[in-house]
Amino acid sequence: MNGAQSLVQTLVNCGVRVCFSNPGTSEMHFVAALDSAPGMRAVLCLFEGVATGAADGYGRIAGTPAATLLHLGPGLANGLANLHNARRASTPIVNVVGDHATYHLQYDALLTSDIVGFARPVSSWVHESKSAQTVAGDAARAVQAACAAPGGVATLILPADTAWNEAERPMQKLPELGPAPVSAQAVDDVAKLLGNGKKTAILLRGAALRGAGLEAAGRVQAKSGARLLCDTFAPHLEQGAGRVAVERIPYFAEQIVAFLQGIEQIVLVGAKPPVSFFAYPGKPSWCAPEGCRFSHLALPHEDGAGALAALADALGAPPQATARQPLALPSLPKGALNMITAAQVIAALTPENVIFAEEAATSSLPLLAALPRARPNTHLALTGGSIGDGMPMAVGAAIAAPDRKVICPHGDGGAAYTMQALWTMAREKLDVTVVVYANRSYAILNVELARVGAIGAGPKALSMLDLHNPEMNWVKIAEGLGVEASRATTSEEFASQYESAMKTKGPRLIELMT
Ligand SMILES: Cc1ncc(C[n+]2csc(CCOP(=O)(O)OP(=O)(O)O)c2C)c(N)n1
Repeated sequence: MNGAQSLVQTLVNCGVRVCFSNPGTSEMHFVAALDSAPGMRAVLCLFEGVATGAADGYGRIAGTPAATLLHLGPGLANGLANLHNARRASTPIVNVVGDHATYHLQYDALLTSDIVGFARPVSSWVHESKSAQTVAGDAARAVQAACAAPGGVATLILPADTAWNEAERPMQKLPELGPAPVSAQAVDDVAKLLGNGKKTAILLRGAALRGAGLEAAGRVQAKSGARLLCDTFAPHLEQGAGRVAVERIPYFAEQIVAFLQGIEQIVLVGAKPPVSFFAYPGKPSWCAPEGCRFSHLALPHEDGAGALAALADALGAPPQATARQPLALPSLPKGALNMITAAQVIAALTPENVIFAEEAATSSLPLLAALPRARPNTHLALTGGSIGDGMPMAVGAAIAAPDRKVICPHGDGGAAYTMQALWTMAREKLDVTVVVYANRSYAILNVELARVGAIGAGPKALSMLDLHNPEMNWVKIAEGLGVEASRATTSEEFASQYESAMKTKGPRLIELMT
């Protein structure tokens, strides 16, 4: 076998089942090797930001890494923004980047670049293979590194000759690294804190926001009365009727300050202290009340879910959470279509167990308020603030969970970054409904323009935030990329189109004229 075949078979042996790729000449042997391993699904993406965002969505849902296959430094650079989002979400990804053959690098041919330099800031692990005979071992180490708690981007750079030269054999999976158990001392310390009578919030992230972790958090709340919080852009949250309710921290600094007012201590479970997204003149960056004490129950690489269960036991909490979200579906709206009526339609008509790969920006507010009281659902947010991850994440989530419908509410501005994702949805026949809020604006930036105190903005400045000239036609864009699409101008039209999308499988796009 050659190095490329040893790579693909090793990835399969280590549990990697899909490769989101956009290859070039230096990766041709890796492409050829895809057929040598039946366990590997190969998904072509027309832009590297789609490949890396798809790997982000896949890893968040599957909990195991997808691989990417990117073309040297420039291909990686095109995918960096969504690797940044993935890093912020602690998503496991095996990020495979081809390079020139080792002996070719000395000539500084056109595509030569500092791949390690590009990769380093978004990667928890970076390695360049030097020989075909080490590729399999390096691949097994890359999977181990990607999965090491809390998860990260492991970048494996493979020169072309490591692909075509002879290798020995594929490798098997290496032992998993983490999450590390939380010490009894840490559990004890937090149990004492929760008994000190102070107003407490518990800020949850990672495994603490789903399944057994969320249930354990609900038990702790039942006994202690502490508020349960999650970050504004939590990577993965299970919410909806029947689930333990978690309050999402709001976006703007002064809203966070008001939201946290009166809290005397915050227990962190895999999370960091809440800060504002941006700095604004005269407004706080650090948003916790003065004197608020922070304690860690679990660091991000530790077993937050297990620690919450141990904490619940230590407190003598009831065996199950006592407070759960009730089902409270809005009635279907009539007339004008706007972000509020759109949220009502989505909350009312979405079946249970869907995944929201959501990047609706300003339009997300009413949706985020409605979904916790809708049927049970999973929410994936834009963790790194780098827009253009929503549709790619939807691709990856749909491949990770083929039995679950994926809904992708998206701002039109962000959607324009990675619209090529629609083509992959069509080609792979993915069960994704994209809802584009066509407000023809970078609406959030119009708000931010005023908030940062930028003065003197005239027509030229405002035109930088406006998407009317020319207007993107999302129905034509989607149809041009192979996805069935329709446009809704009233609440009734949206409800009927959305209902039909919920009843059928396959990719759909609905353009909302909001
Ligand atoms: C990669 C990247 N480039 C630029 C920005 C700055 N930015 C933040 S929001 C935004 C516009 C979002 O527009 P849209 O998706 O239509 O949502 P809306 O604000 O209209 O609700 C831009 C350009 C960013 N966050 N990330």
